[in-house]
Amino acid sequence: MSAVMQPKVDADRKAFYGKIDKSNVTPLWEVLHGLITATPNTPCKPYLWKWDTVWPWIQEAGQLITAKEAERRVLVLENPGLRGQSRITHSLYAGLQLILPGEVAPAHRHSQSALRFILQGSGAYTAVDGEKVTMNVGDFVITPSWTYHDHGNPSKEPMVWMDGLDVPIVELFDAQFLERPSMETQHTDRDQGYNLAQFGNTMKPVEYKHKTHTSPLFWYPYERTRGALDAMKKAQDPHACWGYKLQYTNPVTGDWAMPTIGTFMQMLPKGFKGKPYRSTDSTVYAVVEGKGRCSVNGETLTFGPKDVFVCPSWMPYTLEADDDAVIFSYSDRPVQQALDLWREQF
Ligand code: 1HN
Repeated sequence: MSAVMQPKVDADRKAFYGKIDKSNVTPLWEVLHGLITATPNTPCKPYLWKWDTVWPWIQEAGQLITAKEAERRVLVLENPGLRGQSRITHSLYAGLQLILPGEVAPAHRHSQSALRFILQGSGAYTAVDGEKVTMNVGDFVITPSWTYHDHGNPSKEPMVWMDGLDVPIVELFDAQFLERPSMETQHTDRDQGYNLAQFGNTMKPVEYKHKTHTSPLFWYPYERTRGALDAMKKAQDPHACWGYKLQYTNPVTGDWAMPTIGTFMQMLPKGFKGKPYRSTDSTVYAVVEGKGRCSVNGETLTFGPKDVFVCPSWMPYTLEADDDAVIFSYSDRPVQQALDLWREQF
């Protein structure tokens, strides 16, 4: 087409777009290259939240509002590339929840699945489906989709944990439901530790039949996870990228512990300098012990205990540790794998 014709063509196209736009119709060719990209084009950015920065704000929030008034007193960790959307990655939510001595967070249930990863304190509990779990630093606790849960802190110290939820995934499917029972806290009649006794000892009750995709075990105490990593470290060399890494599993099926969120704990041995790694599941890391660095996209995130950081989809990153570092992480890997989308490269 000659250059002289181009303005006429442009004007005709514009007029055409304007005409069809009124009926909610639009040309694919104007957006195709943005829709279908050669590699992931995530709005998620690498970022690190330092505990020393957020802890004073968590305490301040404790003076401004009660857990009861807030329903959940949480500071949301919003990815800088996703501000205003209550998400830490494109598909997952994260927040830091504070519960002060004597407080309760009232019962409710929702379609969203939640994980708690304990950062500070001990002695507060979460009640899941009629059973209490008293939580300690490094414990991983699951609140499965549509199970009643309330929290309380009968201890003398403030307790803080990270909440990880699949809120954006459930929102994508418009499948949200929420219910608040008339009772503020659940009646809990089973002994503490019953769930771990039933499902946390490589056995299960003979009559047990699983009905959902979530692990029937909902408490994974840190002591056991840490012990497993220690044993691995004694027995073998670390992986070149991720050191020693375990994934939490559903003990009955051997599958992921949660259907929408993959959860992991890894140890980077003292002096570890990892090789670059990338995968399509943007990953949220929470440090339990040790100090080190994550280098991603030209940025160095220097981490220590209780810090939280994010590595976005498909950006190569390396992990280094100055002393033995133990790091929890979670991502949407189970969903991507179920849909044949997940890729990794190293
Ligand atoms: C929720 O139910 C909790 O139960 C925490 O502690 C954070 C964020 C979004 C939606 C529901 C909780 C939440 C949440």
